[in-house]
Amino acid sequence: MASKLEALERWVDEVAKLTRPSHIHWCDGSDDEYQALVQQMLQTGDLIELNQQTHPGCYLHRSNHADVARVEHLTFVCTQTEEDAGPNNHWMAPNEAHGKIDALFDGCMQGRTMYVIPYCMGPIDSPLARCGVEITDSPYVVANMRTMTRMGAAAQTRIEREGGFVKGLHSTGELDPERRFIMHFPEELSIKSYGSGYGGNALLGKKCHALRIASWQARSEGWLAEHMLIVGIENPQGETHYVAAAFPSACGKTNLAMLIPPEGYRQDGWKVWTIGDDICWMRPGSDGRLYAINPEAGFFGVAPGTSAATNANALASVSRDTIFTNVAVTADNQPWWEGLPGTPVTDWRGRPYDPANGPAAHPNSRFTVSAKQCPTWSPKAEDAQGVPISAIVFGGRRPSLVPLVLEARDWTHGVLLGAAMGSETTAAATGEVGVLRRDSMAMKPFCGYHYGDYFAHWQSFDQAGAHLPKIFHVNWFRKGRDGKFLWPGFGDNLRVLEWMIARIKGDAAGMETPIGIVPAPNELRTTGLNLDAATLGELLDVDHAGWQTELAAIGDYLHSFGKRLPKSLHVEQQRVASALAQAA
Ligand code: GTP
Ligand code: SPV
Ligand code: MN
Repeated sequence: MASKLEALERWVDEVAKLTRPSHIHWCDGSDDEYQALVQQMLQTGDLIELNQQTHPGCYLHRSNHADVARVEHLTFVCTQTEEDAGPNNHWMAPNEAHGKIDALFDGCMQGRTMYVIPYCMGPIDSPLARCGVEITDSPYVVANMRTMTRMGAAAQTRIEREGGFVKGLHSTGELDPERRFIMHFPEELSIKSYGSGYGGNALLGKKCHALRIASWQARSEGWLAEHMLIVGIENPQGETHYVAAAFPSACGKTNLAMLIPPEGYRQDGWKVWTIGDDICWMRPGSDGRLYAINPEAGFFGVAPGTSAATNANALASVSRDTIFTNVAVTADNQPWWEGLPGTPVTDWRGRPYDPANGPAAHPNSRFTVSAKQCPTWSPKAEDAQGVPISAIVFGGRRPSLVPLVLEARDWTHGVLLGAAMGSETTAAATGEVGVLRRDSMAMKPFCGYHYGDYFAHWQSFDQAGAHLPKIFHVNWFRKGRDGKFLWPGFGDNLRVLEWMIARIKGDAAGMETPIGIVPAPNELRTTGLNLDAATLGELLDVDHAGWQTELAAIGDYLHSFGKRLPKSLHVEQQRVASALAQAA
C-alpha cells in the first residue's frame, strides 16, 4: 500500500525544485532539535541571549524594522470567484496569485535550509483538531511554531493516518515590503507567504490556517473557527462556566484569558482557568451545546502593557523559555517594555534608547511562550472533546457610546451585535492606529470568505435542539471627558463576567433597553472598587440619539454585503432601530 505520506513527500519535492534549498530538514519537534536551532540562531544573530540568571531560556529576536506587524493590504483570499472572497477581503484570481508569488519563490532558498514542519492545530487526539505542514526557510519560524503548535513527529503520524493536511509555504525572502504577499487558497487548502518573517504573516498555523483556511472549512463542515479566547470561570460553588470572547487584535483577549480575580473574589473562592488566548474552534455536541478547543499550544502575546498589576499570570509565564520579539532591553540584559518597572537602555531596533525615537519596545512587540507555563493553564485545554461554552462575548475599543456590558435578547440579536462590532485599529497591523472601523466578530482580517455567508453560517446554528450560549457585548475602553478609561478593566472585568454568569443561571433580572439587556441597579458588584455612582451610570448609559445614528450606520454596513447577507439580520437591525425610535 502506498504511504499516505506520499502526497506530502511529492509536495516537498515540488517546493524544493522551485525554491532550490541546499538542505532539507524534517522537523521532529524534539528538545534537541530546538536547542540546536537556538544555538544556530545565536550565531547568526537571529536570536540574542537575554539575562539567563533572571530569564533562563529566554531570547530576543529583532525583526526587520519594516516588518513588525500583519500586513492586511498585502493579504489575499484567492478563490475562483471574487464574490466568494467577499468585500471584506482583498482578492486575486488563483492563477494570477500563484504566478505572482511563485515568481518570488523561484530559487529563493538557494544556500539556505528548507524546514518541513508538520503540525497539529488542537490536541493531537482530538476529532476537532486539524493538521498542516509549513515549509519555511526561517529558523525563527520553526522555533515559534514549536511553541505555538503541536509540532513534529506526532503530527506527522496523524497526517500519515489521515492523508489530508493544509499546505503552507513560507519564505522570508528579502523582507522587502514591495516583494511581500500573504496568499490564501481556501479551495486548495493552501497558503503561500513571502517576504515577511513576522508573527501572523509567517507562523502559518495561526491566522492563515487556524482562521482564514479553517473558517472556510468550518463553514462547509458545520463548525466555527473564531478569533476568540476561551476562559473558564469557577465560582465559589465549584461550578466552571467557559466563556469564549472575540475582541479585535490588541484589544484584551490574552488579558481576559488569564485574569486574576479582584481580592474579594479571590477570598470568596473564585478561580480562573485559561484554555486559549486567541483562537477558538467550536462545534455543536450531541447535547446541542457548543464545545470548543484552543487549536494553539502557546501564546504569541502583546508585550507592552503586560505588568504585575495588569497581567501577573502572563508575566510569570514569560520568566523562562520565552522568545521575545522587538522588545527593549535593560542595562542588565533583561527584556523590557512600556508598563514594566526599570529603565530601558536599548530600544527594539537595537539603538541606545532615546525617547525622541518613540517607545522603547515596539507597540506590537510580542512574547512567544508555551501555554503550559501559564499558572492558570487548565488541564481541560488538552480535552479532545473540548469544553462546553456558556457565553459568547463580543467587544472592541469604543471610546464612547457603547456601554460596559450588554446582553443580546436571543441568538439573532447576538449575531447582530457581533456583526455590528466596531473597534479602534491597533499596532497589531500596519497602518494608522486609533481609527474606528467595523470588525465583525473581530474577524475582519481573518474571515476566509464572504462576510454575508459568514453571518448566514452563524445564523445556521440556531436550530431546534440547539442549546446555544448566551451572547454578550462588552466595552472595557470607554473614556471620560479627561480622556482616561472609565472602567478599571483587567482583573475587575471578572465583575462583568460574574453578572453574565448570574444571567445564565437566572440569578440576575437585568434591565431591558432598546439595544439589549444591561445590569439592573446594584446587579454589578462594585465593592472594593473606586468607582463613583456617576461613573458607573455613564458606563451603563444608553444614549438613545447616539444609538439611532449608530443603528443607521450599522444598516448601511450590513447593506454592503448585498444579497449574501441573511435577511434575518436586516430584520433584526430594523427591529432595534424601531425600538430606539419608539423610546425616543
Ligand atoms: P492579539 O494578540 O493581537 O490578538 O491581542 P489581544 O486581544 O490578546 O490583546 P491583549 O490582551 O494582549 O491586550 C492588548 C493591550 O490592551 C495590552 O496593552 C493590554 O494591557 C491592554 N488591555 C487589555 N485588557 C484591558 C482592559 O481591560 N482595560 C484596558 N484599559 N486595557 C486593556
Ligand atoms: C493578532 O494580530 O490578532 C495576533 C498577532 O494575534 S498575529 O499572530 O501577528 O496575527
Ligand atoms: Mn489575535
